[in-house]
Amino acid sequence: MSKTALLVVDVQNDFCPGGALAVPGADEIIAPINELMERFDLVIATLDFHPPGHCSFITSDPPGPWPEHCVQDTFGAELHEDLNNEAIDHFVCKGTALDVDSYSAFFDNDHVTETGLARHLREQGVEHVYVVGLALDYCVKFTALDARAEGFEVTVIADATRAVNVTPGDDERAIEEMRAADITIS
Ligand code: VGL
Ligand code: ZN
Repeated sequence: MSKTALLVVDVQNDFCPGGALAVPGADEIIAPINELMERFDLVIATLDFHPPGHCSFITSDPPGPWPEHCVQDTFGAELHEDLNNEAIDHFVCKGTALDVDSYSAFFDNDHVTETGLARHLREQGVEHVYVVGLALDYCVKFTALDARAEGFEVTVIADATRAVNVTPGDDERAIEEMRAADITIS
């Protein structure tokens, strides 16, 4: 019997209201995600988990695109306290290398280094992956695209995501890009 997995992407303090890289409405998805968690065989949470001085930070040289966020072993990198931690079976940390960022929970952005998530899902007998969390137009999108490219059936539950929308409409474009890659948006 194939199993279903819920991938909960980066529901961390720095992406929530008051955080360093707050995603508008991020706190609104926590209760829905907690409800969803009950319905899956496997719940996997990802953490954006950067070393100090990470290349994606605007303070690094050359400057990256983002304010300092999700620095390892800081409050900002912790999962939001309202998320039901006990329902999580497995954790994946990403963006842990100093010199390359990682929007996807499967690969670094250079598409070379793997996190081991694809292997873990296969070992668990997962064929269909459901993706929720933050941010729709970055880590959710790249995680969903890589999951599909790895051969999994992929559904993104849009109500349980929120977008950064650095440029207005990034959310809509992300959804179109995922649909074009044979990902179901529900
Ligand atoms: C993310 C920007 C930088 C995300 C992570 O989780 O979507 N976005 N690091
Ligand atoms: Zn990051």
